[in-house]
Amino acid sequence: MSQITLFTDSRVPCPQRLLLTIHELGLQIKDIREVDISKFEHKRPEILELNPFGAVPFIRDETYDPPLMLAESRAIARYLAQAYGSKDVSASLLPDPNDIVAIAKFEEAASIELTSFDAVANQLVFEELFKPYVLSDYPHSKNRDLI
Ligand SMILES: N[C@@H](CCC(=O)N[C@@H](CS)C(=O)NCC(=O)O)C(=O)O
Repeated sequence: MSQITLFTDSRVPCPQRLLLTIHELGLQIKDIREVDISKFEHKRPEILELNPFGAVPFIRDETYDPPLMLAESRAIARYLAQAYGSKDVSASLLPDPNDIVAIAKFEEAASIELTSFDAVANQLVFEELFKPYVLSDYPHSKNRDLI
């Protein structure tokens, strides 16, 4: 069992990116705190104090003193894979640190995901799904149960 608290809204894409990594790693999270962004809980002072970026996901890893506070789903995913993933490179989610070509291809894929896929998909999901289905006071709000 890790010493990690995960602050998340499990319905939305950035936290799901991280949940996928956690699932792949088979990592046990000590405490999962749901932060309902449709109710703007991520902007509450006690949450902003923990993560001034005012977004989810973020983690607190109490393995360290002081604990590591980390935001940004991709940074957290890479940290978890490095800290808690398999040390056997053939089973790792990350490229072999001694294989320059594998690292280059990994970085290429990561860059494409960030700049070509997510740049478009994130806006689309936000406008077409999140706003109408999750934000209850949005003018064109539809059926919240769909998400
Ligand atoms: N680049 C950040 C983006 C974090 C982010 O924008 N998360 C969204 C959910 S997908 C959020 O918390 N939105 C609420 C807001 O920005 O007010 C990451 O990958 O973690």
